[in-house]
Amino acid sequence: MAIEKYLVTSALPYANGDLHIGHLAGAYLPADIFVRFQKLLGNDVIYICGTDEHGTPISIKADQKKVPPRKIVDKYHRRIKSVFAGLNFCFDNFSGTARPVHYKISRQFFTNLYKNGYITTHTNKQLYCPHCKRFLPDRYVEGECPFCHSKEARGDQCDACGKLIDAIQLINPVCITCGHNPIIKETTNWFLNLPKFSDKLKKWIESKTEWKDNVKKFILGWLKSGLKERAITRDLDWGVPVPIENAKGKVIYVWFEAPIGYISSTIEWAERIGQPEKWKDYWFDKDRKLIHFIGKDNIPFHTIIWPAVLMGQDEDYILPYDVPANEFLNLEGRRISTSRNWAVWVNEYLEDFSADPLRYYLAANAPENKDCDFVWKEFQEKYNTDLANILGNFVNRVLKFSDKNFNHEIPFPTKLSAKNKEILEDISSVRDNVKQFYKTFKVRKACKSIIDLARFGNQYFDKTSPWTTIKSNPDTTAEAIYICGEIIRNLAIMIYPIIPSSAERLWNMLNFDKSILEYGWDGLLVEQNNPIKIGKIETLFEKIPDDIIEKQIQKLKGNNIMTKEESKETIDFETFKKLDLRIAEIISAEKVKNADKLLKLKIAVGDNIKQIIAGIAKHYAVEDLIGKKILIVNNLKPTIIKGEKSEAMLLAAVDGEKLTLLIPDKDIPEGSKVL
Ligand code: B3M
Ligand code: ZN
Repeated sequence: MAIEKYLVTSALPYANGDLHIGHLAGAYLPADIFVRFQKLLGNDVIYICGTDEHGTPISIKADQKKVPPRKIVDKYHRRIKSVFAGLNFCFDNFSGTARPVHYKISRQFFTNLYKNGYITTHTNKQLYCPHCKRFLPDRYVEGECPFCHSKEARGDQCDACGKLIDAIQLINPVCITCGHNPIIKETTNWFLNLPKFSDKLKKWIESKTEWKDNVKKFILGWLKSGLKERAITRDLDWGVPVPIENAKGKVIYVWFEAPIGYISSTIEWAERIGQPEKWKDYWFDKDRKLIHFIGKDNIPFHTIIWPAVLMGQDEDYILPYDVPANEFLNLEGRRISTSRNWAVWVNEYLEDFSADPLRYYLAANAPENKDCDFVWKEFQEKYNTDLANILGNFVNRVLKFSDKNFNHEIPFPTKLSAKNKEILEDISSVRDNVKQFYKTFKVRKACKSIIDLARFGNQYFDKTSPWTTIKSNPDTTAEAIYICGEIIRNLAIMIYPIIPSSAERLWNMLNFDKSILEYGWDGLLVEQNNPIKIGKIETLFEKIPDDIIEKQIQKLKGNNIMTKEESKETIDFETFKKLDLRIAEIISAEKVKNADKLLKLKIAVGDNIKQIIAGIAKHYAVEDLIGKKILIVNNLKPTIIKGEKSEAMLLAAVDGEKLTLLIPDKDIPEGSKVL
């Protein structure tokens, strides 16, 4: 069979934070599984990724930490890379978009589009914060979504409905840095003339009949509402400078240049392996299939804007062949949230577990067509049942039995009954199904078929009960064990893309002279026709005990800021100790505009002056508050209330309509700890 050619990418994670399980389930694990499967088939494939190192996610983090963006980027690039290594990801190259090769090619891409008449310039209205004295692109501003009215939309996109937003459409926008409402100010930016690509894009997308329904639905919705010109420059100082003379102080929009990172990472790879021209085999070969694995929030960028950018170049770049975007993964029934720390962080996971339990659970429970839920108890149950009880147990029984009764070998029988021949055919049709599932990104189904085969193996072993026949009928026993061995040989290869390190351990027990990848999927096409030597038998999967799972659940609960219902639950002492309770002194107070219950207080706490918005206007006059010492929770994440920043919370006792502040009954300096 002819070799197929692939170029596989995963979305470039922003280098502004650690990876959590939601990232993995969306854009990374499915890609790694696909690439490993293609490698098993012996196809020509490379897997390209890197960190996304520009854009407001990075600059905001740098602002918050008061360090240069480069520092943030380097730190998280390192952390992300090491987490991927811990999970056995098989990237051929993992780059970053703040490298010179990326700057160079991004500027070329921009210049080509400009020269080819696809870039326009407009002076338009942008949000500007008079307090911070800067424009507020993308994530520098938040407010209400003009489409679904979620209150937590950002200036570039609303996570609740997935729509892309132009910051100035936000209802009630707020500067995330200082909490003030921005004003509208004019600035000049450069725009990608998407309407010019409209016909070409439509035709191209119509040819993609095989794409996943969720992806097609998303794109068609986009096309229906008509393509508009999109700003591809920003008033920011961190990013790729716009390669046009009168564009000082502007950088290329991160979503314009980030996908170009797939190309710059390929160039870096080619240089690294000493064949600097080789990247062209990947980007200009019409027979190569370019597959972008992404989460669903990245669909419009990869299926509309990015293809347009590629179409507008001088050279004939290949276009995405498929974009198998996944839906979202929730955690214990709630949306994963980094800001509320409602997440399982992969680096923390790796402190307690190896890669494969997570790889397996996320594959078996992949959000392929609808959002799915990660539940710790299910994670344990799924691993213990499918891998330890079913697969591991089957392998263990068969190998131990052969080792003992057939002289450390899985025997090769002298004949095969018709029934057993049928079973071999069944195995081969399971294998064809699994192959088809992998090919079409249906990893859940692949998992299920593989475990079903292992379950069948156990039943077969029970039914033939070799331990009762070994003395009386060694030939039929050898036949049965041979069949079990065939099942195991197939299972090892088939499950390799999902749990590579366990598959390799299993493979090592079988003592073949080729590695799994050398042996390949095709190695399964020939029935085993001699005995298999058994190596040292080890337990493949140790059951995950309850206490480790309990620990994860407790950790998660401790991280999370409680909702109302949960606040009735008890909390442990460790959680309580996390609260930083302090005495603070009120130094000023004023009413909040358009909010008759709220007061804006400035308070002194140790060396800090903080602002809090408190619902006490009906109970205290402004002038009575100045100089009062009160009790506060000092370590809450700042939030915005009615457009005003609130950095702590004061404590008060309430009974119906009555409210009183809690005040120390002896004089004590502000800043004192409350224990
Ligand atoms: N960094 C968005 C994200 O992490 C973005 C992906 C870029 S892919 C070119 O969701
Ligand atoms: Zn501001």
